Amino acid sequence: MDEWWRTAVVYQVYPRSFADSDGDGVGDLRGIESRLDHLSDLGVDVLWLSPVYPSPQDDGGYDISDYQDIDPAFGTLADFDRLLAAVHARGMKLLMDLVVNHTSDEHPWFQASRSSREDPKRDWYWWRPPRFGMDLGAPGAEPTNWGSFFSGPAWEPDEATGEYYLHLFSRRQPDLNWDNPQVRQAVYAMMRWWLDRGVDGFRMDVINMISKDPALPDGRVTGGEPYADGSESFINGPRLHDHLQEMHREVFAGRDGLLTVGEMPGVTVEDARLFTDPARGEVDMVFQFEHVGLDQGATKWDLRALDLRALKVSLGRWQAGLADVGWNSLYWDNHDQPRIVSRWGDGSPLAAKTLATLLHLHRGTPYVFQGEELGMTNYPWAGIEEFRDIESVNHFAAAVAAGQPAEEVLTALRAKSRDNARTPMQWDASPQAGFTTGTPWLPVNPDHVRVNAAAQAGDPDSVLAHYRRLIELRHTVPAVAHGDFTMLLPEDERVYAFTRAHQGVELLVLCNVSAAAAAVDVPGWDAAELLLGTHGTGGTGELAPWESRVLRRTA
Ligand code: ISL
Repeated sequence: MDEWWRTAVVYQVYPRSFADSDGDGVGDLRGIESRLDHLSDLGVDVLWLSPVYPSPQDDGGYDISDYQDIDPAFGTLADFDRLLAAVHARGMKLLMDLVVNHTSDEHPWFQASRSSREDPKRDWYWWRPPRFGMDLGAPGAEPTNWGSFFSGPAWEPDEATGEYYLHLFSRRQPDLNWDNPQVRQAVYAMMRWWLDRGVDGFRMDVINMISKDPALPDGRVTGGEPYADGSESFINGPRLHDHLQEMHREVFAGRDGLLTVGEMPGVTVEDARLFTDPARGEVDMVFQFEHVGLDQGATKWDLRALDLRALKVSLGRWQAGLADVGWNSLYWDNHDQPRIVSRWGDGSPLAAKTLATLLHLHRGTPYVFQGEELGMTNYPWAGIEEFRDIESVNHFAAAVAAGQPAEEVLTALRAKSRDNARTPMQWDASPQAGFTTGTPWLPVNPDHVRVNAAAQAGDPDSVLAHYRRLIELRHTVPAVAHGDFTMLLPEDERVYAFTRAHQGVELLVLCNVSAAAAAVDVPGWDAAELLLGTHGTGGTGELAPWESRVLRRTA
């Protein structure tokens, strides 16, 4: 089997915020095409595009109204074909975002489905009458007590036909009914259409939520929350493996050189082994969420400091769990996460480099989110009116309505809002950071005068140069891609250390994830070669604040 992605690095572009070619303040496909040299210079193998399909943009394009076209804000299918050809001409591949747990409420499938209870597409979505004989819209009449991920109930009443439809995300993102075989065939046909056009695979949005327990039982009510957590009924649901295997047979079988990655909130390492076991024919790798949940309490808004030892336990378990069967994806940032250098670093270029070293020396396929390679930071949000993300805006309204002080809610949004990832890419020090000549749809981070691609391009000490070297190591040092992983110093609260071993070559990775100097004692490495280091210092001894080293020795 061609598992080329074992040595690959993926770069994620969030099209709204990457590069704007026409001055309307929104990024577009021609903008991306004009910046492809940045990706080739970095050395990445794959470009993953967040959704570019026609969409009312209720959830940043994750609400799709036509799966087989391009949103006019981003360009045309002809622009897409040009971009794809330009990506391929540089020897890179292109992944599309596949969002098929739900559609937009403006998708023709849903328009038909909601038109009458007898419509042939009625069963393509989850429609249910009000319960207990109550009136549509009456408090508690929802078919289950589930909350949506974006605040409020997961059911929306629809006056026209007197029933509710299910939406795990916004009310404008109705969930598709994957138990209906016509839904599955329509999705597979659409996927084949993109593959025939030349794309190289898919990142599959919340793909472990497509199978629901058809009994739709109530969820457990957790303290203080108005709606219950229904996830037991839709995370890794009863027919998920069947659906993924069917999709594999119907869409991917007989095609080579592809990559599939399933986004799977709530997935365990045991599940992930099954999903990514090549013999089962499901997906190549999954995005898991355990590590990005370590700095929260009951919800992402409940802020907690990261305990480095817990990060070691978590990532270490995933490394061990997928060592023989399956494969890991590795990520810090994406369009849903705050910026890693602000989150677990101190915002400095040094912290950005060391956090990058830590992640990129693990075994798995690393994903770099636009701007991460520059050390882009969280935005200094002044007030709620600056946020655009539906999750943030809805959470603020709901939390304040429930009596939480606005300033406290803002503190959580500043730390965790998805908009932190979505501010414009910082190309240069000019007023709109080279992103647009117009007014950007989200403000540019004022730190772009320091943190930008142009300033770093020729600087061998830059965060960008460090990422380039990390990517090169993965391509040229087989132990980085293939080596066995062993965690060291599990109790150390500041130093994250591990080895990788492959065919007589051993690597030692030492990362000081703290602002204080830290002593390390790992015997036998003093004569080892320094492959990459933030300070140019070799050996083990003392690490400066935020210092990291990668050492190599041969048995
Ligand atoms: O962002 C989150 C953390 O609060 C998650 O709940 C997130 O919504 C979840 O990881 C699923 O994400 C994906 O599907 C969503 C979309 O909003 C996200 O942007 C996408 O990555 C619905 O399509």
